[in-house]
Amino acid sequence: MNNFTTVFIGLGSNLSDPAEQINSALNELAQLPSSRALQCAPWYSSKAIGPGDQPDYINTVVKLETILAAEKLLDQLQSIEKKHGRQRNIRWGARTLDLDILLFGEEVISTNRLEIPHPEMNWRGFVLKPLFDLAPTLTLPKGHSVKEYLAACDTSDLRLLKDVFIAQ
Ligand code: A4P
Ligand code: MG
Repeated sequence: MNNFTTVFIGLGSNLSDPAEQINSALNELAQLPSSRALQCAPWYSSKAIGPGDQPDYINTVVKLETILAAEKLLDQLQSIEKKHGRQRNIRWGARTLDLDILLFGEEVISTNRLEIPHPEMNWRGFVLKPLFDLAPTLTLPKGHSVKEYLAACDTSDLRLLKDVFIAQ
């Protein structure tokens, strides 16, 4: 059905049992209205990028299809984050659950609430590696492929945790 947009969502957690946070977020993403979750990338752990001494993160990426507009999807993701007790205090501080819209079809969006493609994704191994695992031939709206960005990125601290797939 071609009114669906293919979306990639980055998941990250480094507080309050990150594996459980990611697992339950996957179930919640699978229940999003007007959407279908298709696939989850393998999970990786990595050192936190951000201030202070933080626990390691678990990160993964989910591919879904939605007929929601981008800001409606953001509303849904923020309400999932809220259910997970997400506090917004310090930029890049530790968090129970972070859900970022990495890509929304081929759209380039810049509003008060949304920057898509996600502005940090091109240099983050913990985003690029699981995204590449799901979509190895993907090209970003501004021209370069995920493969090229990944090749230029330091992934030495990524550790593969597990392979999980949501039923199609
Ligand atoms: N926003 C703008 N664009 C988007 C988008 N594409 N997707 C706005 C989602 N939200 C987007 O986000 C602040 C505001 O960004 C939102 O209200 C939304 O309107 P936030 O989640 O409250 O704040 P934040 O996450 O602290 O800031 P930011 O800049 O989004 O941080 P990032 O880029 O999400 O980075 N290290 C490891 N190893 N793994 C990680 O996952 N994550 C972060 C957070 C830092 N270090 C990390 C990891
Ligand atoms: Mg965020």
